[in-house]
Amino acid sequence: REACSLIPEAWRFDCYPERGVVVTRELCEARNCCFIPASSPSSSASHPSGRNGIPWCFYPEDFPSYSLVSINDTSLGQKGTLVREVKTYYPADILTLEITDPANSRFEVPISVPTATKKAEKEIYWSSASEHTVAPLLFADQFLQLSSSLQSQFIYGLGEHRSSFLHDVHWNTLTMWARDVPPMEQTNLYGAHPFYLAMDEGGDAHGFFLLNSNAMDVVLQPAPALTWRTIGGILDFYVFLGPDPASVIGQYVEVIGYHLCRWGYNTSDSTWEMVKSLRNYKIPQDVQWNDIDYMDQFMDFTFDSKKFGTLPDMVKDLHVHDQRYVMILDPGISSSQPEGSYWPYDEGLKRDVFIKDAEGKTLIGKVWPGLTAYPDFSNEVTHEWWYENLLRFHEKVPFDGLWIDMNEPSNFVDGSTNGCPSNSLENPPYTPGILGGFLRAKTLCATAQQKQSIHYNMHSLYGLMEAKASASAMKRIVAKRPFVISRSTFPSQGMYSGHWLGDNRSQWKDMYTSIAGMLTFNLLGIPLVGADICGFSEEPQEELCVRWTQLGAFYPFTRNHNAIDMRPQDPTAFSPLARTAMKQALLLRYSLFPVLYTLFHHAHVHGHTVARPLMFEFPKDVKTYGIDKQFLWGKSLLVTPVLDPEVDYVDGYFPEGLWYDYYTGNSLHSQGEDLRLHAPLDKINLHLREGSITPTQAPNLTLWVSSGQPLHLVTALSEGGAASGDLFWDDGETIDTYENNLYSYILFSVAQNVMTSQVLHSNVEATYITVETASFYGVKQKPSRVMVNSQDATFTYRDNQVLTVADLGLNLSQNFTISWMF
Ligand code: MIG
Repeated sequence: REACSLIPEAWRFDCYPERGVVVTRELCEARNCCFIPASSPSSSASHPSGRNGIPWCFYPEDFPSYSLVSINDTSLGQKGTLVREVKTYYPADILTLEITDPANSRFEVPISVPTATKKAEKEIYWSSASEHTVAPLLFADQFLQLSSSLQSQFIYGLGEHRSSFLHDVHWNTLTMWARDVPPMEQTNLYGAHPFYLAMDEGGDAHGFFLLNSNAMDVVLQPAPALTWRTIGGILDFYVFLGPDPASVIGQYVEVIGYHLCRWGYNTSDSTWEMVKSLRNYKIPQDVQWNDIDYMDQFMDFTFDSKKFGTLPDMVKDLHVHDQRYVMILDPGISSSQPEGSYWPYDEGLKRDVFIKDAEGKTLIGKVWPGLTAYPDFSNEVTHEWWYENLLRFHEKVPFDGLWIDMNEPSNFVDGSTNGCPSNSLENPPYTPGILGGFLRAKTLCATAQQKQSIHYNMHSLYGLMEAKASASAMKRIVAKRPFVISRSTFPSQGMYSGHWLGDNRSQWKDMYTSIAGMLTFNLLGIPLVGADICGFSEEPQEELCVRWTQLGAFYPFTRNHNAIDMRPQDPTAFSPLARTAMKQALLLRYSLFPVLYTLFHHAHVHGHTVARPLMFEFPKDVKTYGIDKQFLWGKSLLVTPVLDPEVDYVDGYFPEGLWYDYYTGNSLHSQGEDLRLHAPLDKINLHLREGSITPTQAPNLTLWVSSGQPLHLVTALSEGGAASGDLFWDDGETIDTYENNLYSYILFSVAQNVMTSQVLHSNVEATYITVETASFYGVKQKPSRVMVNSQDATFTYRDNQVLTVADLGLNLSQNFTISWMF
């Protein structure tokens, strides 16, 4: 057909995405699609149909689709009816669709989203602004497909994958289905986040969220265009209009929920000796963690009375030293203990909390403890049982937080120990590009039964629901802000937990890709994120571990974690030189704690990012769109880590403007250019953007001590001599301090040689803190006089235009001014 060849290659939408099929002309034309083996070299892709290359079999422009037959006003907005006259080639085509909250009983993701927002944000989006027709809308029982053209090729989000921060739109298929696998390119990983942010050159942005938890492919192609291809649920989508990228994320987070976060620092493997040795070297540590080896035969809610006999004492000792303890929990509950000997399983059976197989018997899989049953966290009864288990264990070991692992959920056998039935749920007409090729690969049967729906629909929600149960149990047990870190995640998870990026390796490449992972999760509303510092599997070179600790000090969630049988990689395991460099990096983090904490407050209240891509602050500068080797904390602290071996310099991009070296106050003017910075092994480059005021604090070995230390305000003056900044302060652990007015909030600003602190809100904590030092970067000449609250004060002035006023002794809870004159 001549019309087929008129469709440009970039606009060919795959009509035969099935894997493992050699697509012939006959097969393709049986679908009434165009068949043209593509000409360019990228068509020699791994998949015969051209997946990850130009499709050979694609939709013609006149492929039959739905047409809008009616549209009516309702109390919620409008309701449209779409009708398809010609059936497609997938079974159980749904010929009449309603664009609304449908009145039928298809599965919908059971998470609550604010309805007001939902109404406002819901829009019909597949009308394409382009001159080309995009692929038709398909809506069959197990095949739902929606394509749209994109205004630009700058697409971010769509987790969880290992990729660059900016996605490649050149025939790139991203599959989502929670999966336990060490991060690698081109495969589905632990979590599922069907949300993207799109940037237009010029600085405008929009976001798109498909609230759907089924297995899906997202296909990017160079038109540019994007196709959602999911195998169940409904097409419940949201468009966020920004107009700038930060507003898009704020709007998205408003739909998926706000965050409850706090931070933690951790070193590697758990021995009391190591905790002591860190103390001995005066290396900061807040949290000691334990992996599954603390358990008795890997069973949850137990500890090995021989090898971990002193665990309760160790936890007490941590508490005495103002440190915390977090241990791992896996979802699998051992099902093979003698009856009466393992309460979690016996009681779980009694209360009927476990996931069932298709026949209604407890589904049994295999994980670390051997045969296991899986708690069904879609059932409220399970939450209560989980809480009681935690409470009973907490009486023995008073842990402070939870690390929930293996919650994709992971299973060492595919499906169950009895396999899975053979039907269209286990073997759908179309299976997205899932690692292993089957829905049940390394997890439960798709036909497994949960309270709210079949596992086919619920699978990628497992981590979210476990995190919700865990956070609420922690709140009840410790009556403080809960600390939960989860491996599997889904939209709205940020309300309940943070995330670590899974089983990385001790390699330079893994350190680099962790930045994209961290930035992507900040876009996805889970700002408390980090990678295993120094790498999980394999053994890091000393230099890598030093550089990684420097970068890791700027992960919102900072934890060094190591796999079993690997050489220790905590700071005390290395040479004095390396150890000292790591200690410095960690102290630097602790000194910046007021900044980090204030950023988490804004994440909680406004849905802001904490670790932030440069593009968010400089949306008009296209050169920032692809940057994933540098990032910001908030608006103005630029981090430029070394990511390569054997160098003592690093190249970084500086958006146009005035920047100051954090440590010295030396300024540099950038025209929007790459600059080479000095970076010896003991230094991570940090720069302050002009116009900012950064509250820092004298660091100490734990946050508890650190957070009582005096503040040092660092002002980076703009060209015009102005700056501003803020500080949120509370006791660090009480629940809902913001909502209950138990916090302080202080605005700092500088104009016309006067710094003003304005206490907008005050609590008792702020009265314990003093502002001891204020430095001003970019004071053009030496002042003749400096006054603090109208009293003369002593000061120093350096040639690099840095004015410092020390020994201030100002109470943080009271307004003050510092002024200088020439
Ligand atoms: O099958 O608990 O990602 O951090 O150390 C591996 C042992 C199970 C995977 C986690 C990793 C953890 C490990 N776990």
